[in-house]
Parts: sequence; C-alpha cells; structure tokens
Amino acid sequence: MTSRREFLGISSAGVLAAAVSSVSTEVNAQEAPRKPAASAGENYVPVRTLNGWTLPYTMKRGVKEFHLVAEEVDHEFAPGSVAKCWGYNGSTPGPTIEAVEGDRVRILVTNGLKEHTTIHWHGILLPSGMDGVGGLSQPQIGPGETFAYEFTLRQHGTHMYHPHADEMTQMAVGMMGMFIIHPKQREAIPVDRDYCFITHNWALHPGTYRPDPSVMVDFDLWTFNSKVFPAIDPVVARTGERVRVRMGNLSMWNHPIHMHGVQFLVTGSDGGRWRQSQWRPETTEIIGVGQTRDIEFVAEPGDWAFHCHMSHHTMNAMGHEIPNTLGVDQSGIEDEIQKILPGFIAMGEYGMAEHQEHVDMGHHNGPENTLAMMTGKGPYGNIEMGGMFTTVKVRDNVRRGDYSDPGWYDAPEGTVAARVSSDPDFGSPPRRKNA
Ligand SMILES: [Cu+2]
Repeated sequence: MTSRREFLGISSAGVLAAAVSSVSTEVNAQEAPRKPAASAGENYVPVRTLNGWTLPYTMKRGVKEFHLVAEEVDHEFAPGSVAKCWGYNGSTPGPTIEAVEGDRVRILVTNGLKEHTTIHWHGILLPSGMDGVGGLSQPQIGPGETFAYEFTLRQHGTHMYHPHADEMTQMAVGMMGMFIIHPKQREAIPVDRDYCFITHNWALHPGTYRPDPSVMVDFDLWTFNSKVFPAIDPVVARTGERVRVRMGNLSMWNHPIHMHGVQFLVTGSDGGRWRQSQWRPETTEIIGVGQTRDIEFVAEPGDWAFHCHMSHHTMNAMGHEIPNTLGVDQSGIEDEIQKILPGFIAMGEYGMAEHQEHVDMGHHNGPENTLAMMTGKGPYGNIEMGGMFTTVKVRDNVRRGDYSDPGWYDAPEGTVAARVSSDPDFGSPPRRKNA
C-alpha cells in the first residue's frame, strides 16, 4: 500500500519539479529531484511517514528548493470511506519536508484552491515575514498564485506546517504536514528507525463525502496521517533496534498516545531532542493540540497495540446522541421498529462488541461511505477498534531498512493467555459484598 502511494507521490512531484525546472536557467542534470537520504554530511536515518511520503527537493545554488501545491484531494480514510479533502501535492497530510539544521530552504507554495491560503511553519524560527500568517506577516496567496518562502534552518526537531488563512476550514479538511529538521551533527545516541505521524479529527458525517468544518467536539473519524485503523501502517522494527516515533497534533483534541510492551522515553518535541537529563520513561504521553512529541524505545518482539487512549478516539463513525441500550431488554422492539425502519437491529443490551459481528456477517449495513464503528481482524479474532489505533510489529528477523508488514506474531508456546475453564462458577474468587 505504502510503496504504491510513495511511488505515485514521488512521480507526480517529480513531474511537477521538472515543469518548474524547464523555466529555470539554473537547472542542470545534477539537480534532478531526489529523495532525501542519509549521505555525506547528512548523518541521519530518513524519516518514515506512516502511510505518507517525503517531498523530494531540488538543489539550486546551495538552496534546497521544495514545491508544495495546496489542492483538493480525493482521500480514502480506509476502504469503504472516501472524501473530498484538501491537502498538498495530492495527499493529506501533505508530504513530509525533511532537512538538516543549517540548510537554506526555499519552499514554493502554489495555491490550487479557489480561495486564498498561506503556510505557517509551525515551531520554526525564521524572519517574521516568512511566518505565513495571512494579513499579519504577508499578503494572502490568491488562487493560482505561487509564493516563495525562504529561510535558514537554525534549529532541529519535529515541526509541522499548516495554513494560517481560513484556518478553521482549511485545517478541518486536511491541510497539514510535518517538517522534520535533523541536527547537523550525528546524534550521540542514534536511532535505527525514525517514524512520524500527525493526528487529526474529521467530521465526516455518516452518508456524506465532505468533512464538515463547523464541528468542534463530536467528530466521526480520528486519524494518524489521515488514516483510520485498520488502514494505518504498522510501526515495524527488528528486535533490539532503537526506534523513534515523532508525533504532532493539529486536531481539536489532546491525544494521550499509549504504547504497549515498552516504557518509552519522551525525548523531544519542536524544541529539538531534549538534553538526556530531561528524558523520562512513560507508557502514555499526551500530545496536546499544537504540540509535537518524540518518543524512543528499544524494540521488544511481539505485536503491540499503539493507540490514543481516549476510547472514543479508537472508534469510527458513531452516533453521539443515541439512547443508552445497555441493560435494556429490547425483545419485541425489533419487529415494531422494523415496520418503520427496515433493517433495524436491536443491539447493545449486553455491550457493543456484537456490533462488529453484525457488520462482518452482513446483517448490518450503515449509511453509504461510512465505516463500521469498530472493526479489524487479528490472529485471534475481532480487534474491535477503529480510528487512532495501529500496531508495533517487532520481529527478530526484520532486515535493516525493511518496513514491510511482517504479518502476525508467532508467539512462543506457553506465552499466550488461554482458557482454563468454561464453567461460570469456576474457582472461588474473593468478592466484596455490596455495601
Ligand atoms: Cu485521542
């Protein structure tokens, strides 16, 4: 999935850069767009954007030139749900910009929207006039216009970019991306893998095809890089590798991101990689709205859940104003309601897990273009998740630089929780009497 997207993305950006080059006298064969990669003077592992891609640049007289195009994109959150979103260069989030502290960068921004826009380089130190706040620090970029931003990177860290024009609408429909700046010197404690994603929320109401920018609280979809589980790429690593995951938040909620299997260290943010004395072990780290956080861990073998801990943020589209059916005897109701609402299924008396079973068995079809509230199959059955949920998949035999999904973990015998009785009165567990 990822490789095809990357290929298409890079191809289209390549065509774009070639078109730009044809009007420039500065271009020669050595300035063909290239994918950023660790090379002489660039002592870093290229960042891996989950489900996303990295924007190629062209070197022009010592300046790294990037070209972003703000435009409408047809985006798939997961198979079964597509929408008209806005993004950059054919995707939401836009491609990751990756550079090195000390680099001079020029970022051309072409506005392919029908209203004006700008880009704010969130967390990056630069001249006031390059800060991208429409009306305050620059004129708006009108439809069809191209503006150039140019500045020298004076810092390193995990940053983001987003419009600062009609911000509520443009961000609500997907305009954002990450801007990773590696330190000039090789890191004293290097990482083997460096992942990044940005969190977002979407009001894609059931049965509709365009996110609603007016919603503040009751969102329908919760995403890592504009994808929901089970369409979010896994974080893949080999046992013992040091892995960094950089996370940004341009949504309307804070996200306590929880990783199973390890105590990770929180090691950085848009303030750069913190001094080691500031690193702290956690298993959940809140990524506040507008913040970025880097976590690092040494990979432990297994399949580990990695998700937001707000339990509604690991669900897909759901009604927020339905009556509570928990504990309600609904016998007889189904026939009555089906007379006015064909296909109605009474459920929820004993909990909501049956929802996924009904959907998977084809009993229950929601509105068109609408994902099931909970979904996903694992080796042991339904995972009953959606939204901001993915896995960390660590194996002993993953090759360096191989990011492909290794499939499900084959747990050593005797290390998986298993049934010891089917008798409801099994054993004599201590119980507290009702007061
Ligand atoms: Cu969350």
